Amino acid sequence: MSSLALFDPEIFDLINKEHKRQVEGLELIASENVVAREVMEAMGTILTNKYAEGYPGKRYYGGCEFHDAIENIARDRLCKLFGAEHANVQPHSGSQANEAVYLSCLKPKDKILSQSLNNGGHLSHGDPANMSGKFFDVSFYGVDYDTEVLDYGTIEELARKVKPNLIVCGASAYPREIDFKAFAEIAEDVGAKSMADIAHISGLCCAGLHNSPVGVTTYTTSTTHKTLRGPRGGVIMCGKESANSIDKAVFPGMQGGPLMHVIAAKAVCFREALTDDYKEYARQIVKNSRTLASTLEDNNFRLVSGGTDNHLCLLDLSDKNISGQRAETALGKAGITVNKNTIPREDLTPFETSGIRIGTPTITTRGMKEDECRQIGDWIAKVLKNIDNNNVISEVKKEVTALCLKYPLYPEIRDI
Ligand code: DSN
Repeated sequence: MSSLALFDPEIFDLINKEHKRQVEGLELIASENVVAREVMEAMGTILTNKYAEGYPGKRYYGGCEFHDAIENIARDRLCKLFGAEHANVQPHSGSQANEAVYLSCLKPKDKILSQSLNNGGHLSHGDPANMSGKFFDVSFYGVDYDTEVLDYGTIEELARKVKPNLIVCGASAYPREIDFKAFAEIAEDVGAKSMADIAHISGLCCAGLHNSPVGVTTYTTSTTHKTLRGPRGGVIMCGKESANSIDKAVFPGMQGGPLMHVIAAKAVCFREALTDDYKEYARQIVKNSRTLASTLEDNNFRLVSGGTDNHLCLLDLSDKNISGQRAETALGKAGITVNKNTIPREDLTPFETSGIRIGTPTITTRGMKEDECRQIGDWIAKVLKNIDNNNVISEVKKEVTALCLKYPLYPEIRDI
């Protein structure tokens, strides 16, 4: 970093401050992770200098022979990881991967049926504020309000009524296992295509800890930076019959030049995800999530759906008279980063919310296990029960920092 420090001290200083924040704090944002040093290394290379519009063997620029090899490796590794027939590794993000699927199989005003944002879905699944909600005719399913889990019978009834062209499943804030086969069957029954967005759980799917939609739904999309622990970006997987239309939708349909430094980093991430160590990591994410969730329950907090099967839990704070926004701020002061989140039957705005989402991918990467998760659950409870007591919050922050310093982000890089 020395030349950056000399050339642009302002940016260098801010990167260092963020480094210190990450090192000293507990990152419990369910969609974040800490990438391997090798993944970062691939991203910071001369691959960023090159245009490579097109696909391996069919580019619109000369000099792409090494880019072709890199992209082929990334595609092959992703196919191997998930048992996919075809992979596109060019989407710059999960939202762009989703939009490329829509472009490949829908016309403007076609019908989408998807999980609503308030019930754990994602903006790019047809929310009115998103392009997908403006260009398509979107209907939403939610969770059953008694059980707070998906009820496939009700979703099937809705699908028969709506007759969608595409059923979207997969969520951003749903703590339970999703039955992708049930979605694929409902879609087939009503003559729709199906898309599973596994951005949050892709690391769990490839490690065999969650059923995988690859080869079950028509399309599978994912980000690469959440449980999968790669660079920020997106991917699409599908059967051979959809390969051509998906590739055309990504380029030239949605995007121009692929980010080849990121595609190289994706390839490194897929190599890592194919290892037994990674599978063990994924197992620990779920163990940690369950431990954190049960510790919060032991502290008399209510969990949406009563628990978790995956990397996250949703805490309902409505009976505590604390908004998600207030909880996020107080925990932030204690060095514990979470995000406010809507819960089923939400009464408050998405900016305020009645809940918080808590995830374990990052702390698991740092090496924390069940004991640390019990401690973290107790700290969260202590802060929320003493939300106006700055002395208590400061005490917790000191303990949080001490724990974090025992689990460095990158032991070989000078922290702070
Ligand atoms: N914003 C991501 C999340 O936090 O779930 C999804 O794109």
